[in-house]
Amino acid sequence: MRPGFLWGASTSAYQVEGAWDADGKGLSVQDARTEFPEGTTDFRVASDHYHRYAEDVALFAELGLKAYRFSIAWTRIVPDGDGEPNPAGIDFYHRLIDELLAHGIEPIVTMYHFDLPQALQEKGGWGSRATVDAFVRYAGLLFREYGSKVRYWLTINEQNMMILHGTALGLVPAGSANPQRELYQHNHHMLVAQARAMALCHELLPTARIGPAPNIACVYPASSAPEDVVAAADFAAIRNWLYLDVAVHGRYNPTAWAYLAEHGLTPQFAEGDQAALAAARPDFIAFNYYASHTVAAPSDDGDDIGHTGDQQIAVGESGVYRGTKNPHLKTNAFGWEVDPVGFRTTFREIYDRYRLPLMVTENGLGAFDALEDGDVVHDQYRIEYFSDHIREMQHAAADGVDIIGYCPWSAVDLVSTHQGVSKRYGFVYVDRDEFDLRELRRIRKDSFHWYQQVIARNGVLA
Ligand code: BGP
Repeated sequence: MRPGFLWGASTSAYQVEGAWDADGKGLSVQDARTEFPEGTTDFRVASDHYHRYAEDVALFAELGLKAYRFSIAWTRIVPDGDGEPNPAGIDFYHRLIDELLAHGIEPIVTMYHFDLPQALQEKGGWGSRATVDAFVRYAGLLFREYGSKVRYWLTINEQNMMILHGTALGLVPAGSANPQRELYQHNHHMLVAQARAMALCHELLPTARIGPAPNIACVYPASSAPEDVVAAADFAAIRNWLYLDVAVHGRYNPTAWAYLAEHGLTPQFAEGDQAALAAARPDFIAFNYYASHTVAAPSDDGDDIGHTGDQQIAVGESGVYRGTKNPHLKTNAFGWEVDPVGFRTTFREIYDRYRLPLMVTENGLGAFDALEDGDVVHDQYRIEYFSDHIREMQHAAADGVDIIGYCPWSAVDLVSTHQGVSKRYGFVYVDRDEFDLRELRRIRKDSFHWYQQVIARNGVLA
């Protein structure tokens, strides 16, 4: 890759830090959750990165990371989301950032990754305009506090997944008659909050770079039937382009807007929203990519929810599109379709539309890794996954796409959004299981040694 390419790795605060109530931290919607899928744990200890960050950063340095993408827990900085800042929480991220910089690792900061302060949620969450103001104040605090040390900022992680899978990812409108309509109003508020935060970043930190971080993936039609092609374009507009068109151009995608209007889901604009959206522009686009999606035209009987799924499986929406399996792709242990060539296509589609530099902020393989005698983890399947995706990223670069960084998920093992600790992603194994914390020892997986070589050779694959 080009000189200065940001070979990195990612985490998010609530999934890795633990210390859920330490040093004045407030509760987030993730901490307040009481129900978890059977057999899976909560996020209270996670990988205990809060207490072991120095050991973790030393491992990142040994891995050779040029960048580390992590999120700041809003509730450490402002425990109730909108009141007094918490000096101990602010200090934690100073220490983490300083540790990264001391090892020559560029910090890439996500401002909000699924962990809205519970106190704001209780006052209406993203349904309330007050949350928009609270986010912009929080953003200003981050820019003033860390702006001299942090160059790359990400606004909101996977806003599109929060809207499309709101119940799983901590954005649940309570007792609403029309939850989908409420979600799109929440979505609009987040888009305005993001735009105002980007504008503020440019005002306060003229040399910083800020961008959105949605999950973007190419959408294939199930066949060459023209109706399937339209359904795929509709799903791409609803899933992908709605978010990036607003972030980059300050306007809703027309196909997505038509879908919203037809289903009675259009959000209310308040005075100033239009101007706020139009005034902001990202410096780059970050995106997460795990799987592509394949959809067919909706069926005549309106039964288009073909199967259940999580954020990486297109489930369908009655009368709009039907999620289907792609017969050309293999799936991982969790049913996600593995599609490295789709990664190349996704790069090209985003770059063709927006002509902004691209950064990958997540890409990876969840698996049931086994710690074997002698402290080894043979995760050859992950090495293959990453090799295939990095190769296709290089093809995309050769196709002319401007790519500035690659931060796979995840730097160390952490708690999955859905499947607890057992579904692992890290280059570093964390020795705990769902309910037995053991010693949380860190163990380098085979993929650690492999990625170390890839970075050392600037992407040349063995
Ligand atoms: C993305 C999220 C991450 C991460 C990843 C893997 O949607 O941004 O937080 O968890 O997916 O998902 P999961 O943990 O459900 O396997």
